[in-house]
Amino acid sequence: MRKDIITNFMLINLVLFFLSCSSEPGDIPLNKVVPSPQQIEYQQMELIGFIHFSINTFTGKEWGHGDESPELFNPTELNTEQWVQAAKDAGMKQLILTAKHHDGFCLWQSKFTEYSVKNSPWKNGSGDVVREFVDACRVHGLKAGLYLSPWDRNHPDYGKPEYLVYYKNQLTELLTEYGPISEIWFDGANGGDGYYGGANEERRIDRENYYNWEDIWSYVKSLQPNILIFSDAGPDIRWIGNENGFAGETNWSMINSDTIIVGAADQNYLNTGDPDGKNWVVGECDVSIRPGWFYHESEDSLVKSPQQLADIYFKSVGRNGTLLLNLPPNKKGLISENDIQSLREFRKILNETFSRNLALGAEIKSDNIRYEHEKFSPVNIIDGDKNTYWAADDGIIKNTIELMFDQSITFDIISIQEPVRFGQRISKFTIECLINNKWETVAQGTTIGYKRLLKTENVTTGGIRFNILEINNTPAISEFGLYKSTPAEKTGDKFN
Ligand code: FUL
Ligand code: CA
Repeated sequence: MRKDIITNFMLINLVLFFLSCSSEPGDIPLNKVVPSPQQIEYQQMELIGFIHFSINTFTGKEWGHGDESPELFNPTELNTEQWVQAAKDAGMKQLILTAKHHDGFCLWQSKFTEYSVKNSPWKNGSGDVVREFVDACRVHGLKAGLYLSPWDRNHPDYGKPEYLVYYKNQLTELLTEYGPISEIWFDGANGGDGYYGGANEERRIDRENYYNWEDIWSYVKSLQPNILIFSDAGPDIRWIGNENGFAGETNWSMINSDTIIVGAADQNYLNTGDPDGKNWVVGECDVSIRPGWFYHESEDSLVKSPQQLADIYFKSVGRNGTLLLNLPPNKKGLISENDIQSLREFRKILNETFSRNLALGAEIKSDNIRYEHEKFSPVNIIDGDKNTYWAADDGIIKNTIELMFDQSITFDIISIQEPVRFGQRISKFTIECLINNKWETVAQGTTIGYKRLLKTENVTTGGIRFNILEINNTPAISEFGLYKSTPAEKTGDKFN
């Protein structure tokens, strides 16, 4: 090699070396199991709504038998924009509509059955609730999801291979004619007695093999690559194992999907997830604002209170899940005033509670800061930006982050978030406070994940220690907050 070339080569290397010293270090190492970008975006929505609306709305049943006349479906003032507005005002970012429930009645003009709105008096048989629903979602900037019950108590072929052709045809209609659908909901309830085209008998299916779920899921993704699929087993979103809206206090976003039989899953496993799970499958907590999933006049006085809804939020979103809250429209085709009132107050409670992070302004330090670099500084956990984070050096297991205050603060809610794009890591932590010059443990927990909310007694303190005690990889925290709940939450008083 010529001498001048060697010198140039060395010079370039020297420049590169200095550049790498001054540039930002990369992110922390990834876990083996991490969410997809769609799953991250999904979980950040936090709050989504369910719309159970069908022939049951008019018969007062929860599960139609499949022989109810389509003529019963006749909402007098149906207004999907009213649904979407109510959901949006409550802070929901997506709505999911029951396009077909177990009774088999279709809310759209399906070419493959007569059991649909096309034989209803509503709009002289030319209406399409699915269309009006997705249109309203789009107008107001909400994502639209659909529920297509695998169980069909109307269809003559249910339980036979022919029904699966029908089922896929319906999926094709819903996923090709209505634009982007963000989530599709596959219910676990399946098989039993029904009308079945007049057979009026009991039909059981082989839950493990009948649907060939893998095949259906890949078909769904071939039609809409960005859609997220919900079922007991995911593959993207899993049922949380109960219909109260409660995730486990320990809740991993990982499970082993292949161990789950849709409709016969271990509910406890779904509730807590699996630290050793191979699949990232976020838990979704479904619950109705009323006792039933469908509207019944007799339940008008049983709408959950704003305080109950706030409690559910803490036990779903605050335990690393999403909250899927059902708002069933009434016979008019509108969400009832009681439900809207409760939703409104619920939103006010959340807004008021989380309006001021009392941790802001604290003097903050950490035992360990990755590379001693500002990219990983603990100040990043109180900057209100979910993308910035504190992290420790690889190999660090236990770490304490300390926040000291000039003036004591009083809080009763702690909020902690992990940057889950790198995976879910923490499995044990405690919170200590400096009270009368002594450090006292005021809260402790296991998993954190996207968000962990903890409630405490009123704590007045000048200092906090957040101790991370067990992890499966380099620990990192994106946000930390201390809040004081609004009096309205405890007393049940209404806002003005
Ligand atoms: C259940 C169904 O049987 C209920 O009717 C409701 O749709 C609920 C969300 O899922 O499995
Ligand atoms: Ca941050």
